[in-house]
Amino acid sequence: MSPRLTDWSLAGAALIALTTGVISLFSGRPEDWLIFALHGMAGLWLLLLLWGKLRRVWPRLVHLRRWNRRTPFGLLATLFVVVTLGSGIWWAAGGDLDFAGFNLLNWHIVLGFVLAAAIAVHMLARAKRLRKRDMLGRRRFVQFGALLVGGALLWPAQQAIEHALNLSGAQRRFTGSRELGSYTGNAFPTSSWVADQPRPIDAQTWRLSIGGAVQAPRAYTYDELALGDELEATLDCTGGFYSVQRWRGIRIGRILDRVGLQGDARYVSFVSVTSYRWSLPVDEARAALLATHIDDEPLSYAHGFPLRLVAPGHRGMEWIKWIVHIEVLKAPDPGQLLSLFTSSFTAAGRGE
Ligand SMILES: Nc1nc2c(c(=O)[nH]1)N[C@H]1C(S)=C(S)[C@@H](COP(=O)(O)O)O[C@H]1N2
Ligand SMILES: [Mo]
Repeated sequence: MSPRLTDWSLAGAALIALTTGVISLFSGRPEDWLIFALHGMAGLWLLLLLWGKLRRVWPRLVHLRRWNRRTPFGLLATLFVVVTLGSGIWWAAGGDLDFAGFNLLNWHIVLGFVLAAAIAVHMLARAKRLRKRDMLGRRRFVQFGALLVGGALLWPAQQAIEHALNLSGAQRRFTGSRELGSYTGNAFPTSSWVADQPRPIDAQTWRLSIGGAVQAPRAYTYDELALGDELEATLDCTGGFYSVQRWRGIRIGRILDRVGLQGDARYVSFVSVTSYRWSLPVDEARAALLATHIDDEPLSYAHGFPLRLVAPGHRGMEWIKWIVHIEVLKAPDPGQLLSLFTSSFTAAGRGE
């Protein structure tokens, strides 16, 4: 392939990897498996393209005399790509490692964002326009097609090999997560987004308030909520584990019926005492659960006592813990993304 087509294809594959990677952080519905498959394929395309590019620039790398100012950067970038791809592939195959308190998947995510930013800067500074002659021609076409099909086929092949060799990667969920502590009540792992660590909440004085686009705002005590609705659901953390539990509490639809929605209500936002918040479309919120218990035990502090959201099909990140307020909204809430980054710095989030 022409150098320019290779470079633009590299950028394209990186863009697909970035987009699907970001979506995969929020989605956990089995119907969305294609997002995860595309992410894997984009990684393999990158690998094949990189191979082609390295073969081309190899002579310029190995002969010190041919180095110029940019060569060290090029080498560093290559190393970055290899480590990012390697961490993803290694994780998918079932490997893990703990480095500076973060696991392999955490590192893959961080490296992915850094790499995407680096590629964007590089393209802005140095990208050369793609010309007709970079794309036309039967040979080019065949090579490009072979690359696309090859990368796409390598992905299921990798899965098949994992199954055949019985690698631990074969046991993971379609999201890449490993099973941990299912049906063990409060004993399953707990994790917090960044560092949310509020003070323990006293259930006697705690209240859940509901406001926004409702007919009659009101507040509930703990005893009014600990009802017998049950929901078996999978908490799938973007940190790489999942756990299935039988959650108990109250269906959110019941609460919404009690306060009555205004006609133009669209989203339901769940707000933690730490100020971390997330919202669901009304229909999905209705089917979700506000959990007070796992099996017959009240939630432990770390799992969100007294009240946490259980939202099947959404990543664990969205299952707000230590809820104190529900706000019914008429429009989406883009600010919730920011709360991901600020909640751990609020006084309540730090436990003051
Ligand atoms: N308020 C609040 N809710 C939160 C978090 C947090 O940091 N603060 N972490 C989220 C993340 S990233 C996950 S995976 C789940 C973890 O739930 P668990 O600790 O019960 O396993 O809670 C979610 N809810
Ligand atoms: Mo998480």
